Amino acid sequence: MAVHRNTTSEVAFGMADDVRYGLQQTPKRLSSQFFYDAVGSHLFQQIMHLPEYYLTRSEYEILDNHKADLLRHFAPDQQPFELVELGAGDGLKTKILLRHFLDEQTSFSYVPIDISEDALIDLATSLQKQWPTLNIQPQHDEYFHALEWLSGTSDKRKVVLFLGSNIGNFSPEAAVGFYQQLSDSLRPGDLVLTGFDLQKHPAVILAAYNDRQGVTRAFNLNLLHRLNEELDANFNLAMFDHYPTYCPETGEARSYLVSQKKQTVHIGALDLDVVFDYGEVIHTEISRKFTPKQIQELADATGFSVNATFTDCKGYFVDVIFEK
Ligand code: AVJ
Repeated sequence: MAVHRNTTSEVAFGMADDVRYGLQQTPKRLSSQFFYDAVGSHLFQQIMHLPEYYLTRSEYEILDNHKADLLRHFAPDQQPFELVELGAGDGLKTKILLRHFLDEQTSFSYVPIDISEDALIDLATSLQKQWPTLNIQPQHDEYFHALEWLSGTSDKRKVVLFLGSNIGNFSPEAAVGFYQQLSDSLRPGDLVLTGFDLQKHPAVILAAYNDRQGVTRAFNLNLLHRLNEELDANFNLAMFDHYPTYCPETGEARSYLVSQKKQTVHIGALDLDVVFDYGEVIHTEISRKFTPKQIQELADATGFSVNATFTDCKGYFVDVIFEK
């Protein structure tokens, strides 16, 4: 089974331009999509097992408890469908669904789409080994390009999985734009299952992005390591701090890297010097937390209806089915 690569534009091609632009903004910023090189993908897999990172466990519980309900929604008529997953990662949670669907002799193909080619190849290889009969069509691509591709494929019913609170990385405007685009590329009856992290006690949320073992710190700093490796930069990682925040008014968890001194970093591939003041930040990530009302409004604004909502026993997280 071959990994399909986006041919119209190289996925990481935009990194140099993006970094040049972001580091010349005020405040400086780097896009969270660049976290996921091989090292970053591996660190994220460790994050998902951290005691403080409740998101993965909550969603795992939801999918495990409701896999039968989900299948009834996905294939009410037992017709074959295409299960498209955006940002598949290591697929541990998705395996709960795949196993159940295969046990129930469901006819479907699985199309995982990810910007990390390493993660995608690992996933596809492990799935094919575990279930030789599973029809897998991996796509190495960015979400937005993948959506264009999506609208041009087969006429089977589509079920799009967007799990793990990946939606949290979008600004409110970008989320609406994304679901609008998703809505435009789907047909009536197609479904989207999204994992949303809910607003809750701020301390619980902040701890999820500031774990005691320092894995999230390493994940954030790896961005600079990646610029050193791939763009010939000379960031001294010991001179930057990991600094996460959570604002309960906006529901935004944000991650920053903070310069521990006045320093100049050279980025060879960009022929660029970047000056940091003492205490100056680089904004690296938004992880937005939702209210049920905001989820309903997102559906309303983009031509979807909310079909079903499933939550975990703590009420920390929801998986919501939108129908086009
Ligand atoms: C993969 C985007 C859902 O925002 O919680 C984890 C990434 N960043 N710890 C998140 C992440 C820091 C994660 N998402």
